[in-house]
Amino acid sequence: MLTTRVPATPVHPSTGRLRPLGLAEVRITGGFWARRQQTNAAATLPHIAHWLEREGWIGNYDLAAAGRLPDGRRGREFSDSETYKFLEAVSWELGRRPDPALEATFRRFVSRVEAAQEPDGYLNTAFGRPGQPPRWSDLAWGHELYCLGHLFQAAVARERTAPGADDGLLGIARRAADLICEVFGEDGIQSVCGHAEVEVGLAELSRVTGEQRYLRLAELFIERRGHHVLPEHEWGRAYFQDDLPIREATVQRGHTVRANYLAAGAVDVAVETGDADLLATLRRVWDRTVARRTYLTGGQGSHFQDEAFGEDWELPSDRAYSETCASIASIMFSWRLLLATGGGGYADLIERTLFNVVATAVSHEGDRFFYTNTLHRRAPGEMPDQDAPSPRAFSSLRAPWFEVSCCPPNIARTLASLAGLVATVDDNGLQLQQFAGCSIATSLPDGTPIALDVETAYPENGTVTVRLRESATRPWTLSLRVPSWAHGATLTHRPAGGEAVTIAVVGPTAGVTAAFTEGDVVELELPMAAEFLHPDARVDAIRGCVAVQRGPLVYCAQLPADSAVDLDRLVVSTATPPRYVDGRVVVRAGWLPAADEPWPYTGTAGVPPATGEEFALIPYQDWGQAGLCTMRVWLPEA
Ligand code: FUB
Ligand code: ZN
Repeated sequence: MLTTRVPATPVHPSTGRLRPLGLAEVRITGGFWARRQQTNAAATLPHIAHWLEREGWIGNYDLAAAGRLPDGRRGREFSDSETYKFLEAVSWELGRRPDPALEATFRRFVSRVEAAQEPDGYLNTAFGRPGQPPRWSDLAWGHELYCLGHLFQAAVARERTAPGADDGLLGIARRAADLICEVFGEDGIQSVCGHAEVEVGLAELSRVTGEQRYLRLAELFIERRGHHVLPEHEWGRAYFQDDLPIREATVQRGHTVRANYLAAGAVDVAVETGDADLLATLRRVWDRTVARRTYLTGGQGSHFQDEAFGEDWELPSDRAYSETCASIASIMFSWRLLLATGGGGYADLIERTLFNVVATAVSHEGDRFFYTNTLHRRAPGEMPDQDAPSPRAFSSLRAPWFEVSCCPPNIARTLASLAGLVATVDDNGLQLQQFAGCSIATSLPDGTPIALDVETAYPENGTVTVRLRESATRPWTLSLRVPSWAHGATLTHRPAGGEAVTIAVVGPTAGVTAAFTEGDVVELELPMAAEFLHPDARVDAIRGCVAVQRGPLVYCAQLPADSAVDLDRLVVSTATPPRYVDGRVVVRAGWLPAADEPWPYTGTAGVPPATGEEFALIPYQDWGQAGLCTMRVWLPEA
């Protein structure tokens, strides 16, 4: 077990198998994620600030400070949380690189929030004033604690990237946390927030401040839920994960964002309290959820009405809700399990989700977003209003903002803090968990310094080159994750001035143990042939279909809205393997007849053989970039 110094990273457990590296230790320098981070900074953050302002969601704090609420309050009851996620994103961004203008924006936003805080620490623009519902009067739907959870995470991000800064955000968070410790502590209100999130915020705030009361409250919230402490609801208590105690859970259920934030907070509590049973339960829950309730993209949630997980194997492509926030929350859950346990497929799911949901949900330009991430878009829908918030799942095009806009700032905070997911260390060495062009400088727990650069064109190709920049005082192990999709990976060690040794890799990691010297190179070669994937027969909705994946990228078929042919007529042959050509994957295709059978259940239509015709698939993350379209990931097999 490790004891750690504080890295500037969203999660910093006091104990665990692996220590995460912070933004000062890992700098993403080039390639896919560097481009995404630049766009996040240059386009997404200003875009979010603009919409928070124009929708009045930050203005709500000004109204509160001026005593003018509730009249004129705008946005949903949880709109405060978007300001906090934005502040978190900006904190991580400022931790990546100083920017005086962004710093000034950050401080202005914080002052406006601070002005709205009540003397006793209460902070929420939707509750508690004359004419508003009383504080804590609607725990099931009010989101007061949910909003505070995001406030706490923002304050943690700021404190970790700018320790002791005088902007006041940490003080705001502490006053609010102290208040809820009184109100919801052992002798307080015996209930929980309908939307989990405060638990992760409290756990991390406890880690930053050393305040054990915050961790204890997180624990109380985790333990209370599941005992029917929230009112009955037409979608069932599972919606709030209040159907059964977390220790009895076998799989994720109910609202996907809530379920994953809760699970992430529960890992934090399990780790900090040394609760091995709870941790083991959460691992089992993760395993079954990934095996039975997760889309190929890593997305989760197949119900629109309640934004929820379906039953086991209920994964319809065209009803994939797969909310962007759910995937980010799932990354939070996976990352915590990885740090706690050291392995188990968590980093693989993070990679899948990052490349196929997070990277898909934001446009290449950084100013348009998907809220839901369907795997099959049958109708192109309409061009989203460019000057007003959009509904959630109505178009094949990304929208600038939503009436419920939880996803855009969630993407922003994830991309700004992405370096925190790249690498970990333990007593033996350093583990590369995600592949990105980056520069790493850190030390092992015994002080052994490590400095290296990673070069890669991932995910275009699977070569990952690590150049050691520091000679070691003792042997240590450099481990690289080998994704489960990579068959036949090899690892080569080229000692500076020595003879190269190449080994075939077996298992989920590849490692070299050596007293590395400056100039040593370690190269991982991940074969990236495009492959057909067949679903488990129990995923009824896609039985008889195949999908294509190359490296970490899922591919899809897309046709423009004005296409003369209907995408639902496309069938593919798996007799010929898919070919990768200049960023696209070509498959052999055929087409179902254009004319309808009078009744589709007679089984007489048959599936035509695929012709020699070739059809080019594009990376799923790029769909909907080029205009209104139809799209599908799972393709009927000829
Ligand atoms: O309730 C707050 C957020 O709004 C949820 O996490 C999303 O699913 C959306 O409903
Ligand atoms: Zn969302």
